[in-house]
Amino acid sequence: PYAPLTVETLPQRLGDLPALRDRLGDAGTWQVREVGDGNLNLVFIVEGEAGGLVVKQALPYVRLVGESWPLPLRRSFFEYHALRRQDARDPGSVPEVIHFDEAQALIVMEYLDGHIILRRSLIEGNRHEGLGEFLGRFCARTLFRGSDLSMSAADRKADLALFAGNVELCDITEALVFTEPYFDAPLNRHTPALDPIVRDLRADAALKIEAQRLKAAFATRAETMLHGDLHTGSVMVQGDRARVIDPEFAMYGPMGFDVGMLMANFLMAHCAQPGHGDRADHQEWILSVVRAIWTNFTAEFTHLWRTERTGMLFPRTLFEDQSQAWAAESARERWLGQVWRDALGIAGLECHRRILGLAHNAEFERIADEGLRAACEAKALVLGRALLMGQGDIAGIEALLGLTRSISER
Ligand code: SR1
Ligand code: MG
Repeated sequence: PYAPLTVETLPQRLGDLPALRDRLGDAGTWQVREVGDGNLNLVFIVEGEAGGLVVKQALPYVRLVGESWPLPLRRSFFEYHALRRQDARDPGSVPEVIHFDEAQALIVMEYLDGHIILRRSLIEGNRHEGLGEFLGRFCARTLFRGSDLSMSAADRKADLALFAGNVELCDITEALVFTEPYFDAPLNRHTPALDPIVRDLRADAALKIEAQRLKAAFATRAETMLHGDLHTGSVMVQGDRARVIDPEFAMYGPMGFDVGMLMANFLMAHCAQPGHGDRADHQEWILSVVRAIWTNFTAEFTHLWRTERTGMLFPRTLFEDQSQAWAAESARERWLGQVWRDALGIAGLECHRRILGLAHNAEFERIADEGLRAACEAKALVLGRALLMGQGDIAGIEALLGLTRSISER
């Protein structure tokens, strides 16, 4: 039966697995630390005489809240399958999986020695060469190759059915991202000085209609396998190296969901910088990453569209006639236009839920001066509203960056 691991029991419970012994050496030499600081799971770093590994185990409840909020262990199964697909679709972008135990809800993976969580690195004021390029390509490759543009109908329908089982995590997203920020839900919290602006947001019917329209798109527009929780806490970095982790929220949904959530977390990091010192240069660098994410996403998506489009949508034979070559390009532009608008809307929601909902971001939480924190958070809330209401009007990436600057410099 399932039992959560502890620092003490891990060597004895996993010590006989050949895959672990090969990588770590004899279990008697293993040093084990529990380092999980996320909202849901146990994470152990195990170091032996021959190397290190990470052991991630799901708990039967939400760690952030406690046993009063049960959560199925099978999220580990979806994370494992998502990691395999992401590695196939963008090789080397995620940690290598060494071992999976479904009954124990446990994944053993490569230890990314020296890497830290990107969110922490942004707070520390570090820069990472090539980060936006890596993340933009990751989004393009995983989102394109997990969609009907690339997969056969049969393969995609099978994956759609598989990930449709990730019900409870989808439900968390539907509640926490799309709904709860906009009313006084029991587990919500926010910095008290934000009360007036929170009241305004919650009284804004047009805003809530947009949020619910996007929720319907998320729940029904099954375009591709999403990472499902692609924020700066789901990326590990060391220098110019990066990996994406933690796809336990994987499900089928609109491409703009991952892209928008990712960009939003950089926009929030931008808004939070004044809370961590004199950071004007770093703020601009963070915006340059947002630009690189979008431009590399569209460039790689375009490349894949032109060279790899083998799925059931827009088959190349449909536009074989050179006089119709424009049609495929026109369809691609329309597709990317939809991703852009969805991404803006999702980015707006993400800015709101990380400040008003249950799950907050460290870049704001770590600003000890409450007045300064509220000022940074207020900018992100205003930006979030502008993104949600401006999905059809923000013409491109430079317009988004200009809008962000104009709000954050107020
Ligand atoms: C109850 S889980 C709260 C949040 O943590 C995860 O990282 C997801 O972002 C989720 O919305
Ligand atoms: Mg996570």
